[in-house]
Amino acid sequence: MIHKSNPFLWRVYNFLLNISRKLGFADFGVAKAEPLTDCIPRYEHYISQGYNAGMSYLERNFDKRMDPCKLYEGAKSVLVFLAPYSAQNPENGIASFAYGLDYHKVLKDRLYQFLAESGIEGRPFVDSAPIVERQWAVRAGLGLIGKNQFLISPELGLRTFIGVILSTVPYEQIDCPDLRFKKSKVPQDCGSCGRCIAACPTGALTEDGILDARKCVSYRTIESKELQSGETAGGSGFFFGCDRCLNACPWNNPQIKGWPEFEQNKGEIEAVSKQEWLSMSQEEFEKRFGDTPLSRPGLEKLKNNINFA
Ligand code: B12
Ligand code: SF4
Ligand code: SF4
Repeated sequence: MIHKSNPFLWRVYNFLLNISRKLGFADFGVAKAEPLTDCIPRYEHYISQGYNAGMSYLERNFDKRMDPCKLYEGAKSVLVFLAPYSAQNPENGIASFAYGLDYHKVLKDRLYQFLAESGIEGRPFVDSAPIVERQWAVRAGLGLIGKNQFLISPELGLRTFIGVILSTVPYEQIDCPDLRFKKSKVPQDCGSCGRCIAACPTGALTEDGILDARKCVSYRTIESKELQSGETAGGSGFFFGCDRCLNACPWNNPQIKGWPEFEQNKGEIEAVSKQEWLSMSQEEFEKRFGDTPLSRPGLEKLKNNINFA
């Protein structure tokens, strides 16, 4: 038994786990930093089919994306953190992840705090770097990937943001029976269910089990640089992001409490009528929603989305 021959191994994992909990993370896991060999065919297929739509950055840095050691020299372990956002979405047009502060900054600040408190060497990443975050979350034992492409945590559900730290601490120094037990408990897949596929308003969840961003309402209303045509929301009523395949999933857990930062604007956002969005000035938009994810597409695109939703 590893823990008897080297009790230190238990302590490193539990020490890090405790700091992650203290900082409010709802789950934490660790994987060995190594090439994502089993991910390559799927990723290549995704790009070759054009499923990445206009997000050409997903075609770049392939080597780094498939191998964290090429992204951060000396990386030996991948620490993965889940931050819950639980605002339930009455499907009134705006996806629930946008009801508070932009998660990139909130999460990154917290990951820097983790580095400071744990004293380990590493670099935090949230979204912006060539890292296949959901795949790392699976490898770290935090959940499975559903047919809707979400990282699904059996305990927390689907409303979680993922944060990653690439660290120089050898995985072997963190690996322990607790971590292995955690990994062994995660279900492999979602079986014969297909509710998310049926719920998707635009058929964006493809037969080959991948998401075609060209059809995804979330892509069309947030990321796409084009001002949209009538196909934007597939009649879903969403004009910023989309929660249909999330809400349809039986793993969705409405009991989970999200970080307050992620729902601090909920009431205010819900109170704005479509008419008010359409007549809002740029100045007012920036003042009220400049630090929320709504600022990513900007007011002009938001208004255009509303006109076509
Ligand atoms: C680009 C992007 C998007 C694009 C494209 C999404 C896509 N599926 O490709 C768009 C704009 C559509 C989007 C939408 C959303 N996104 Co987004 N997005 C990203 C980003 C920046 C990159 C994702 C990526 O690399 N895509 C390329 C594809 C090929 O990679 P992938 O989907 O991860 O799939 C890989 C593996 O996971 C694996 N895999 C996938 N499916 C399966 C299935 C099986 C069985 C197996 C074995 C493997 C496997 O294979 C692929 C690699 O080869 C990530 C952050 C990051 N750096 O990872 C956030 C991220 C995935 N998004 C996130 C969120 C919250 C959303 C939205 C919910 C926002 C909203 N409400 O509108 C929606 C959800 C839509 C959905 N159903 O996935 C979260 C997801 C959190 C979670 N718990 O899953 C992330 C991780 C950001 C974060 N840091 O929290 N997103
Ligand atoms: S986010 Fe909406 S449009 Fe995109 S795959 Fe899910 S249900 Fe379909
Ligand atoms: S709705 Fe069903 S098929 Fe889709 S992700 Fe959830 S469990 Fe899997």
